[in-house]
Amino acid sequence: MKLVIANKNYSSWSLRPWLLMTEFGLDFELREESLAGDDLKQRLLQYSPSCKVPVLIDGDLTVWDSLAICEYLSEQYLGGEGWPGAVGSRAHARAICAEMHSGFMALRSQMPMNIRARRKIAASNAVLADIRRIDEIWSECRRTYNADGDWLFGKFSIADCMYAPVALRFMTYGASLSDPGQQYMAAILDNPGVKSWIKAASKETEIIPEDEAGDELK
Ligand SMILES: N[C@@H](CCC(=O)N[C@@H](CS)C(=O)NCC(=O)O)C(=O)O
Repeated sequence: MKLVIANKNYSSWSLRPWLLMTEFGLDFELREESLAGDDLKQRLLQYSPSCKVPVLIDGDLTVWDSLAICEYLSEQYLGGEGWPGAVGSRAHARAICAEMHSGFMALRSQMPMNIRARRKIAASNAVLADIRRIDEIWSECRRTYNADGDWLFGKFSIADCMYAPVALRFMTYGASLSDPGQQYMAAILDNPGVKSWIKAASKETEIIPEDEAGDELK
């Protein structure tokens, strides 16, 4: 099975399925495509009609879109273990994943993932509202599922993969979080898979100007 991703420093969508596959120890080949260059769409078209990464190629099957890939992996390889076991928790996890997948536009555009940078941005009200909402989601999950483990739903799940890139954005630009929010962010940053992704991202040298936001922290 092959996972096609983009630059680890910048590609927040790529991190999601990679982290699920890494955390659950799935065997896969990794192909990295640079986001730079006028031939990007052409290069990505060889993998997926969406011309976007991540893309999973499993035999004759091609699955694109980070959430669809995670869903497929959970069904096909994890016996459904990618999601919480209880139907109510699973519905809750799916709700926050859908909220992340279709929302937080201000955060996405004004705080692009840029792992190796440490920057300051003038956060707009829309960004501050996104940060508050994410803190609320994390805190509520931690309050509810704390007894079962350190992750959003106790045990590691797709929900953690969907929110891991946010923790990396907060690492770059800073964010004022509640205690449970900070503890959850620390758990993400301490995850061995996330640490190895950060290490690889920090070694990358390619610069994508549109993802370079804010002023360097002195
Ligand atoms: N909703 C998609 C979004 C994927 C996406 O936007 N990927 C970016 C890389 S991080 C991409 O492929 N950009 C190339 C382009 O837009 O030409 C997902 O969840 O996978």
